[in-house]
Amino acid sequence: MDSDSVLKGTIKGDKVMPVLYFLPPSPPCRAVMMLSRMINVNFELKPINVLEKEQLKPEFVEMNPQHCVPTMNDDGLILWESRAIMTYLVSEYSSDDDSLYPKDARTRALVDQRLQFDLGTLYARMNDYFFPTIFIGAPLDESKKARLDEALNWFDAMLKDRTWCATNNITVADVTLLVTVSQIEAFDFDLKPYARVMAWLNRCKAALESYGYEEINQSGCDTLAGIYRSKMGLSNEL
Ligand SMILES: N[C@@H](CCC(=O)N[C@@H](CS)C(=O)NCC(=O)O)C(=O)O
Repeated sequence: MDSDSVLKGTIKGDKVMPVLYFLPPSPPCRAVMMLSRMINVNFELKPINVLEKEQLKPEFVEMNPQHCVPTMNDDGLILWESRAIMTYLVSEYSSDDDSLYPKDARTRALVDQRLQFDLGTLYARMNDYFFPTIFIGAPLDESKKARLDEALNWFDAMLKDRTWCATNNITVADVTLLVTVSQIEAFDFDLKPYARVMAWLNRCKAALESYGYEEINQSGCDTLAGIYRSKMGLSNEL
């Protein structure tokens, strides 16, 4: 990564292609990558190896003081937080179709609520339960499992009488929540008590099959689950 390309995207013809700094197995990066396939946005991809602490290089920290991936640079607009990147991409690039991030205020409010439920609750609790094991080999904490179960129960209730999590069609909220729930599933967490969540999960997987679900998301789920299993001393046979 050179400092010049941190500050500017690469010019392709008369267009500046948005740059995405990413790490393939990172869940928030996977959500952005799948969404970009859905709306045909091509990124100039710049891998940042967080495990090697590349995100702490001064030029990256200068661009994003929070030094996290995904980070996007769209012609000088520097954005991080995957859900903010996703809603921006739909608003900026998704031509006349507003179904992925509806323009109607009341409908959009529900999508925003689900996005924030994922950021602040479901993804946060999944992260809190599993990631200390992945990163430092810490033992699992039953109280954190209970908090994750509680959040899954809430999500199951939100899905009552719904095909998709917020509106009558798939939205950015389904994409980000899909990444979270599929990762929870890959960690062998018991989702059977959450019948609506399981049905919704299968619907989302099918809907995203042609947008790189296996290549982008499932492979990342499996990579993190493999690290988790080896830290737990479990077999890595899938
Ligand atoms: N809420 C953020 C989370 C971003 C995040 O935590 N990214 C991790 C990788 S999954 C990261 O960059 N960690 C390295 C660091 O924070 O220094 C999002 O959705 O984009």
